[in-house]
Amino acid sequence: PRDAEAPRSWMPQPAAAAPAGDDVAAMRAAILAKLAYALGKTPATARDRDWFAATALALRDRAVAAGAASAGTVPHKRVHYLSLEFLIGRLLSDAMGNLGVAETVRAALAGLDVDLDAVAGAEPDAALGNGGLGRLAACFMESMASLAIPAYGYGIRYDHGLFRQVIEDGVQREVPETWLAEGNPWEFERAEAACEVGFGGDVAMSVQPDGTLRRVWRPAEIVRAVPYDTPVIGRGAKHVNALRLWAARAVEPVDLARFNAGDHVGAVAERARAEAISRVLYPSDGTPAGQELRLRQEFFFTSASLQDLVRRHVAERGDLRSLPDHAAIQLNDTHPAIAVPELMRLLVDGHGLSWEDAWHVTTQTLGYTNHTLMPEALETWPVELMERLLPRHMQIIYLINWMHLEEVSRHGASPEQLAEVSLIDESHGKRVRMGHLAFLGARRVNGVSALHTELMRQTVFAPLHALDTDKIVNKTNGITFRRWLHNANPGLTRLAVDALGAKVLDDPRHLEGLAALADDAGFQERYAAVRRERKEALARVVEDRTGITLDPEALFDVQIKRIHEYKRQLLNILETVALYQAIKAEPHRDWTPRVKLFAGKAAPSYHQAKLIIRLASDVAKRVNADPDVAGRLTVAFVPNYSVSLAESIIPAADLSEQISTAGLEASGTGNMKLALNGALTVGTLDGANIEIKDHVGPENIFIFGLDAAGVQRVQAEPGYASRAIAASPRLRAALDMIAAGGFSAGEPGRFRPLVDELTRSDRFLLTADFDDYWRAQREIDAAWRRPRAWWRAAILNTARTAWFSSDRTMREYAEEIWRVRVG
Ligand code: GL9
Repeated sequence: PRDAEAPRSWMPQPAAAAPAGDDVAAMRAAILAKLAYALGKTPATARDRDWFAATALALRDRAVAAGAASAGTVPHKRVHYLSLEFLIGRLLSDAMGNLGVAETVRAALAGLDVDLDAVAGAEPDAALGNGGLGRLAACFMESMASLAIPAYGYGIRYDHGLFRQVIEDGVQREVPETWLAEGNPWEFERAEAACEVGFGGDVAMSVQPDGTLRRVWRPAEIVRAVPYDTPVIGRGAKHVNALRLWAARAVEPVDLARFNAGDHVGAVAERARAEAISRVLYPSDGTPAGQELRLRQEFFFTSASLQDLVRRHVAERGDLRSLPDHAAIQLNDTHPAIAVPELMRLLVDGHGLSWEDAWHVTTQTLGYTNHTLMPEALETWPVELMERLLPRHMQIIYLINWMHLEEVSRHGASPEQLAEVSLIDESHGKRVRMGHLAFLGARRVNGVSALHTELMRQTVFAPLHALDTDKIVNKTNGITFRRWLHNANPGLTRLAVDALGAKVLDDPRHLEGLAALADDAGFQERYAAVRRERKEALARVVEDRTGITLDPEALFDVQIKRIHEYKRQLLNILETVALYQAIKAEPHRDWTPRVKLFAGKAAPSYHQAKLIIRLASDVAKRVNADPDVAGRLTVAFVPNYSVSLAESIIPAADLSEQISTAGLEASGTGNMKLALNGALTVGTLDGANIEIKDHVGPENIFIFGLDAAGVQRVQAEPGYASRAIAASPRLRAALDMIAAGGFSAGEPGRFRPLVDELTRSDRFLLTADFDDYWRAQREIDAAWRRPRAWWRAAILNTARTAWFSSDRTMREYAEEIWRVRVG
């Protein structure tokens, strides 16, 4: 069954003037031609999904035409963004918006009695990512195209993206996702640009004609990498880039000898093994998958991408020594860190560069972005596995390490210091530290918020940072406003355009002009009306998915993100339980009506996270059925969170929960989307929340809890959890109710692992922050009762978050990391 997010109406175009009749007729003819000749359907037999494919094909033609204009000339320098994840979501509204044809398409379809919203709703989400890291890559691709930065995105074309989440009796079940089941109209297969990627085997020596020795990797296994290109259209279609995703194919699709001998399954075993590489996205989040197939995926797409760009450079420029002048390669986390030895191998073994020249080229071309400091999330690979799968790369890593340690020793480092900066961690078996490898191979290493970058310097990368203090720089994340404001919230966009002019669509800094209207009663009313309309639409979606009825009058309080202990959904649930108890104790008080919405997926093997989902669902069940709290408190866990669901929740949110343990959320990007759309944040001083506070002003955000330094202090005090619980009767009562089976009748032990973790160790300091969180929430209740002040703060959030545009982020990368011209 298809997801049923209600697609919104698209009306973000500047003047939203009625499209010219000729344009509409031409668009209608183009769509009808695709329907007939590409799909073999007639209007009478076409389903929404067919209309979607026909429309997408017609728009792809326009993207190609727009791209052809710039395709003739070789750009001076290109960016290559290597990412194991691109969480792109649906592309239709993106394409229509940036081609400037949204109203034309709507009218063209309407003339055929076809509803654009239904057609848009038939597009599957391309969920080739887990969460923030993958969505960031997608926002960056859109911004680079809009800024006319010549760029390729490189990744994997997974047959199956992130699993579909089904909730049965509160339990998450994972169902395979099938976005390609009916084909993908946006992409072009480029079989002619395929290349080969090796695995295993050994390393031989060969004597060159000039008498020098060269090492040659002789892989035992070869896999073909076939690229599929999706055009990435920039705003106004002035520039088009490509997202190039690799599919794995067997070199020999079938072993005919085995087939003829009757072994029909064995005949395709090699093929199955090769194609497994691009079969599924790993659903892990923040914990390395640690498996051979994952390493195969990483090397597969990294090698194919580097071969592709090296080949292009040689064709265009000849000499690889000039690669840094014409190419920047960004490593999105350590997943493509194997690029360091692979680029060295291509340059030295493949093209005969000296080690010194190759190292110069590599370290002037690569950049590395770190996205987390959580120890369990830092990638390391066993040396034994690397030697077996990538023997030549392991030699190169040893050589890089040897030269690196030689250099460090010359400065008089102790053995302990050498162990810390070594590429090989020998503390529990020998493992290659991929973060260290990426650090050494890159010219610039960046964090994703000011706090995170500072913590990189002070903690995980401190010993390496000391060796080169200019290397680590900050690049605070951003989001593309085309998707997260213009397309997701056309009503608010219209309001901004009416107030400030169409220039706000080109440069979000003009949104600052809304600050002058923050106290204007008429403007506040229109702003609130837009929110109200989105809340009604969201209520329909939630009712549809969960059967739970939401009152659009209530404060919509949302926590939407991956389920992870450090993100502390459990803190929010505990506060919900405490509020439930408080309302029951004083039913006649004038409580502020609240709707608590949760959505997010848990990694399939992450038991605590799955238990948190179950608790949220069980709390929802009891609270929603209790007449004593009816109309005051409603709780819902909305299943199958996705980019599309985010697009319907974010414009409807009044309150944004950003409550991670300080120091642990590297940046967050949902926090930016919600603030831009005018939700007020309740949050800790973590990640980009700090910068959001600096921009919107401390009076327009609700900050609570320990800061990163406080967290470190408290963590050093043994037994803090039991003391904090003893000191908070409210927290104790909430925990007792959960532990006594208050939400799991007949099975009081159901949530035992969650309660035990809190009472025994409480790694994420929920107990330490609970009382202050409760205080902030009651302050929020009071603020909601002063609508003029509330809407003023909401408008100021929209007005003052322009800095979080990924256009700004991409300009900064372009200038300081890539040294590439914008526009
Ligand atoms: C993450 C961080 O946890 C987020 O705080 C950050 O905003 C994003 C983008 O920089 O990167 N790092 C990480 O591993 N994930 C992030 O979201 N996880 C997933 O994407 C699932």
